[in-house]
Amino acid sequence: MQQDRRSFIRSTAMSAATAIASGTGAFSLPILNAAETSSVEWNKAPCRFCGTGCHVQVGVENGKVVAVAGDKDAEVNKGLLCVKGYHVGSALYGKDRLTQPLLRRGDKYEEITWDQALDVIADRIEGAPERFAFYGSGQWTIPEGYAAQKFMKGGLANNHIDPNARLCMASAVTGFLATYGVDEPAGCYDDLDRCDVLIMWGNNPAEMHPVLFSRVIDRRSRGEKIELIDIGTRRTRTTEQCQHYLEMKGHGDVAIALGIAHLLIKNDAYDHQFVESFCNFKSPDPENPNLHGKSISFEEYKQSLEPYTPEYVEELSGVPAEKIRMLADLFANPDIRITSLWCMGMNQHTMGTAINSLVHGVHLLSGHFGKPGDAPTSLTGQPSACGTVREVGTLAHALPGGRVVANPEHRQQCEAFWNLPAGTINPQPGYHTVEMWEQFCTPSDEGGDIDTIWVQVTNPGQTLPNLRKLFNAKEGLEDKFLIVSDVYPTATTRLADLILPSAMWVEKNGVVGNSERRTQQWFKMVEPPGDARDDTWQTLAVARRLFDRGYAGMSDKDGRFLFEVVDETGSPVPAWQWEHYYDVNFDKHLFEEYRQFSRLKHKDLAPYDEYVKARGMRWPVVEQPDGNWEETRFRFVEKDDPYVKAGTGIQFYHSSTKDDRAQLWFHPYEPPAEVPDETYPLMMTTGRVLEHWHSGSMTRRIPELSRAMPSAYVEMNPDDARDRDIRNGDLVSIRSRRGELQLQAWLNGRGRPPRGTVFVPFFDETLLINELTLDAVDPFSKQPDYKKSAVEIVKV
Ligand SMILES: Nc1nc2c(c(=O)[nH]1)N[C@H]1C(S)=C(S)[C@@H](COP(=O)(O)OP(=O)(O)OC[C@H]3O[C@@H](n4cnc5c(=O)[nH]c(N)nc54)[C@H](O)[C@@H]3O)O[C@H]1N2
Ligand SMILES: Nc1nc2c(c(=O)[nH]1)N[C@H]1C(S)=C(S)[C@@H](COP(=O)(O)OP(=O)(O)OC[C@H]3O[C@@H](n4cnc5c(=O)[nH]c(N)nc54)[C@H](O)[C@@H]3O)O[C@H]1N2
Ligand code: SF4
Ligand SMILES: [Mo]
Repeated sequence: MQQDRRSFIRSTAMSAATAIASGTGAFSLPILNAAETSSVEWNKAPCRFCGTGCHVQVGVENGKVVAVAGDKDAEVNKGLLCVKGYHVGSALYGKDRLTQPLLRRGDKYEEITWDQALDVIADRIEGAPERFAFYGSGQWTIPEGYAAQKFMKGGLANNHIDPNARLCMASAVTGFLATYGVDEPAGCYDDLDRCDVLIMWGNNPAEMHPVLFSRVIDRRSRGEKIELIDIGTRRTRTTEQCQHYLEMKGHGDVAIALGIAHLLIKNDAYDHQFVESFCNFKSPDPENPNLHGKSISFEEYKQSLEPYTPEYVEELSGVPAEKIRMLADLFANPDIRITSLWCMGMNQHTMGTAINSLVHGVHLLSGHFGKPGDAPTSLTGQPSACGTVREVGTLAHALPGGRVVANPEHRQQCEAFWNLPAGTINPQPGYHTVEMWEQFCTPSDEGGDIDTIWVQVTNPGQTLPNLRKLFNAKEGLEDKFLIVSDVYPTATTRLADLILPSAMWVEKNGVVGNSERRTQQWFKMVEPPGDARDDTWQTLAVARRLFDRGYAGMSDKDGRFLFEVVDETGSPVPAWQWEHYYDVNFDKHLFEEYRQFSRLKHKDLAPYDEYVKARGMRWPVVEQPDGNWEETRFRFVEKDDPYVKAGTGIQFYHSSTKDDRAQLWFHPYEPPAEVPDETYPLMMTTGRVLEHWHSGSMTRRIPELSRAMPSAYVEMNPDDARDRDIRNGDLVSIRSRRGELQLQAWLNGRGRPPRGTVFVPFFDETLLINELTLDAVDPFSKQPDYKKSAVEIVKV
């Protein structure tokens, strides 16, 4: 993969050109003409890739996906797609799809049957059920995640299930819970159509949520006035479209939010009525650190903010004091609508919960909340981070529908829905992601008490932080066993003991939930290759194997199989036999069962068949007297949210203080977990590029995308490069306390890091930047900070 300097410059120039040609990153292509499409059958599906949740029309001919078009009927994207969306069909057709279960024997893999594979897994589980863990994904469909959740927490009474979304959305979740007492955003994408000011708190939607960003840019091309403000640690393609760019140091966001609050109070420009009617004040409780902190008075809140003058904030964040005043003036203006967006900059942060709460707080304090266009909106990255992780609760501490394992009442409700004997569900939260992998990579005789992990729809061997510690250390540990369900060979399958070939996207049925609480459904359209099978089926078949062996947990309290499905005549369907799996719509069965949970915390979902008709609906979806199912755009707001009491205007009905109020937080500024020093003088941030999806396992197999962005690089500031005698395209060595990697330098490239910082994307399997990243986590969300690792770079 390594290129010479000349071809590097040529290819990066080309990818920059591709990027510019695509403007905001979203575009619409003409659909094939009628003659070309006559034998093509079209059907709807959400795009496989990002949390924007665009709908595509998938064209199938002779059992193969042959075309993809934007779906004009979809409210999210109105026919537009980004470059990944247009090529999503090709993700199925890489030449090296996994098609057969493979078992490691020494250095080799042996092809085995599914029947054998199920026995291998059942043996591992039966040997030590409490040492087994499931590592899942925000790319699991809702039924996939729900099946895994029930299998673990119901069947095995084991809470060691956690998803890659721990690396992604965990701080957003704790921020929502700490503020509103319930997870998931109040606003939705309609806010982007209505806001006067859009603030991006360290995210790059031009590349990561391109269709959503184009929705905003389109407003401007229609002549609407909208002010775009980019707060970030490096110039990106988003910056190019913004009127203001506030360049900050890592963790500068915390200081900025505190600075805005300071000025709103100091200038008496906050929204008295909103605060008095709907807010309480909170701060962390050092004596008893927990998510809900301690109550403080307005006076205490005010005093705590006292030090955060614009000048002090400038010192902490690097953003000029006058820009902090500009932001505070905007929030002080009740006549404009302000939407905040954020994603990984605020979540991958050792103060992730704090900064999420502080940004909600700025909106609450200023009353920029609850009117269309006035919203603090956290974006999700994966297609079902909301649907499968947050709503289904596939986290080590959670249960479906916003319930938690630590609460006896919640466990009872769940046991009732699952018809389990009372007391089945384990009250102790399981290991979160970083802990799970640490336990797995620690030899058993040194206390590492996870010995088998089953990975589905995620690629931890590339995407976990500090890979040498959290993944590579598995190598040579003979008693540890890694099971990986994937569609391609990856950095994770490299260390797998058992590899299971999976069906992907439209090779199976699916339901997912996007950033704006929108649940979307699709049907299987083509057959998976070879012996590849649905992830849900895999979980179901292992559950059945255990049931057949008499494993008590896989029966409900009446002795019936935990995943029993009956046909119209009431007889059980042997769906665990692959040839019968599609005799019923198993997805629909799981979804309807799961739907009961959604009503426990006002996250109501409609029946499955409603989603078949729609291009997604935003929950809570509530049945109307006329039998129609109506979605909700703005939560906690009277008239729109069916659960808000008439006459209240706004009601935070899941308030953690049980008084219908949101919590407005103060958190003191703290520096990042690792800061540059003499040995490692540069701050490295990592992230993504438009063309690739995460580990690149899919997009690097799509020729158009891989040509446009062939390999990883390190973006440097030209002054830092000059100091080190480094020119564009030179091979350099980048070193942190945890690892070393050689890659090519890119100066004045697509992104421009300020002096003292560098950026490396993580899509390239041949250049694993996560061998260098830090694994420090936020104390509440347990989400790691991939955005701040101290490094040094030298020319090779
Ligand atoms: N093309 C493409 N799109 C994707 C994905 C993909 O792989 N490829 N993945 C999806 C997923 S799962 C996710 S999570 C999203 C991620 O979407 P984003 O969060 O938009 O993208 P990243 O590249 O992870 O993060 C880049 C941002 O982190 C900010 N940052 C760095 N340090 C700090 C800090 O201390 N504070 C703050 N506030 N900001 C900081 C930088 O300013 C930069 O803009 O993208 C989704 N969309
Ligand atoms: N340095 C750095 N690292 C990061 C981040 C960062 O910003 N910087 N961001 C983090 C974040 S936010 C995220 S979300 C994670 C993402 O990290 P991962 O989830 O690990 O990355 P993906 O490449 O999306 O992995 C999905 C895997 O599922 C496979 N796959 C696709 N479809 C199917 C299917 O239907 N079934 C099965 N079984 N497999 C399938 C793909 O081939 C791929 O191997 O990365 C995290 N890691
Ligand atoms: S913006 Fe996201 S959901 Fe939409 S087409 Fe692009 S990758 Fe797919
Ligand atoms: Mo993510």
